[in-house]
Amino acid sequence: MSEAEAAALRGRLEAFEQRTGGPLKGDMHHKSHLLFAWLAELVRRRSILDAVEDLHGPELLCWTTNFFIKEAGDPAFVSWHQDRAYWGLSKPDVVTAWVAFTAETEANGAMEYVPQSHKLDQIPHRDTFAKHNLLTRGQEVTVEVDHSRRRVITLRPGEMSLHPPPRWGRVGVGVMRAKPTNRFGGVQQLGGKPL
Ligand SMILES: O=C(O)CCC(=O)C(=O)O
Repeated sequence: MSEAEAAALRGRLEAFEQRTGGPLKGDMHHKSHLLFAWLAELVRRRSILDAVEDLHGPELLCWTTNFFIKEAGDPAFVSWHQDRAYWGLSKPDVVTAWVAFTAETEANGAMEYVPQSHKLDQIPHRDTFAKHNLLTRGQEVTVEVDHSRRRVITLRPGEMSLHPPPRWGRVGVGVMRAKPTNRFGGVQQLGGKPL
């Protein structure tokens, strides 16, 4: 989408935050398309659907949406993780469309990943409950990550990146889509090879 459209969406979010007295709180970051009609429209946007359809075909469900917001000067971070380790879905045929509402740069904490890590087995995770971790339980992998291999996903406002669930990880929203045959099957943590 255009930068102007992204700015308009960010404006909707900020207007809500102003009305309610500050930054979006707690659970409102999750499954937010059920709270905001404008986000429910974004989830159905043709350009997002077409890109996801190329990967998973036309039968799609929206599994969740999550706001990942790092305010200026905020110590917020996202630990290295694989989404599928704790989403508890029966199959890993899920893709996240990460839509940037602001510019994503290395300086403002853009998302990072390790190339080819989506081909790895599931890696053990632990819950840290770290205070500033944007993940609900501060989930992180229990293996050492080789930082020399990391890549940063920089985006202009309105651009999106697509990533499968075994991906690693400033105002942006992740729209997670699954095939309707996918079922919630309880949280699983399986062993895996270290990177
Ligand atoms: O925005 C980030 O830094 C992390 C996003 C993320 O963890 C995800 O899309 O699953």
